Amino acid sequence: MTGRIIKESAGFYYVIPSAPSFGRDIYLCRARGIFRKKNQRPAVGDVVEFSLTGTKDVEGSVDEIRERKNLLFRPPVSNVDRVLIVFSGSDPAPNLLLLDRLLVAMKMKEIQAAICINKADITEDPLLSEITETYENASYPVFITSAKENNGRKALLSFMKGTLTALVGPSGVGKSTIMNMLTKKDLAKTGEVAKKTGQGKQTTRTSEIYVIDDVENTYVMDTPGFSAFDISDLDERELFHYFPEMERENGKCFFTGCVHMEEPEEKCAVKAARKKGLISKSRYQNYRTIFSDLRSKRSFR
Ligand SMILES: Nc1nc2c(ncn2[C@@H]2O[C@H](COP(=O)(O)OP(=O)(O)O)[C@@H](O)[C@H]2O)c(=O)[nH]1
Ligand SMILES: [Mg+2]
Ligand SMILES: [Zn+2]
Repeated sequence: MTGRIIKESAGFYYVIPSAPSFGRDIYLCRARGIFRKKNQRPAVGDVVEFSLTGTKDVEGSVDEIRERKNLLFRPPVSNVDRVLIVFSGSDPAPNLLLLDRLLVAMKMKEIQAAICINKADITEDPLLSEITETYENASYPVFITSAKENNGRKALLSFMKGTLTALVGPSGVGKSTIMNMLTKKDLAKTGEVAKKTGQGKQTTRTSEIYVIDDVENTYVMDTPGFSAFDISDLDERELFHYFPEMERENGKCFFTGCVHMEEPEEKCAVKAARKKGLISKSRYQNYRTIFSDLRSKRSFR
């Protein structure tokens, strides 16, 4: 049978069958010994062939792993189709430099990203419309949610439909609350729950995929805390290709190889577009910051 690993715990793999299977949702499986010999290890997210062995404490074995589309995070998760980058409009205030770095990282991995600004209920509107305008102009879908008030589920699901989507973002922005809203279950520990038990902030430690029951083939996962993505391999001269609204100006500058930094304004199409408001101030400023970071890192190599 074909299935998908949605959880791993102590060497057991929880596999859900791709086709409906006698009303059974999950099979508890072990990996075949052959994987260890090949120095392979099944990961959460893997699409696998599995068979029923029917021994006492385990129901099946994972026999084969289908080719992975990608492998992300630690502990690793495979076959992530989309990433929803979550920030809150306030408490904590959004860090747009971090957001822009994450967007570059997602483009490097060729993963489709969308932005979710949560806590709309406690956020002033000028900020919400400004962020929406900036990032829609950069060709990213933007969703405004208030997970606490159960607002925004439908729009998010239209983006996530038929995919495995990972939630990424700093802690405290409402990822666990969004997970609960999406799955309609009370599965993820939220900051508030942790406060009540007096144990301080709980963070998700294992990777687990959840099925969204009312939308076909749709899966979601929370990522452990905030997962930074390394972009330091990127040559800063290539960076503008990872800003879609700057990439639009590609080839229009006077100098070939223009990096849109210290080149004179009248000879740089990106700077001209910036001046016309086609590229937002904060995006261009963050481009400059990331450019300089990448350049100084590279000079140490
Ligand atoms: N006002 C408001 N608070 C929220 C919203 N979503 C989550 N919170 C609160 O923000 C805190 C952190 O939420 P949590 O889901 O644990 O964030 P995570 O660390 O990203 O998983 C909790 O106290 C939540 O109740 C929202 O839409 N509006
Ligand atoms: Mg959380
Ligand atoms: Zn230029």
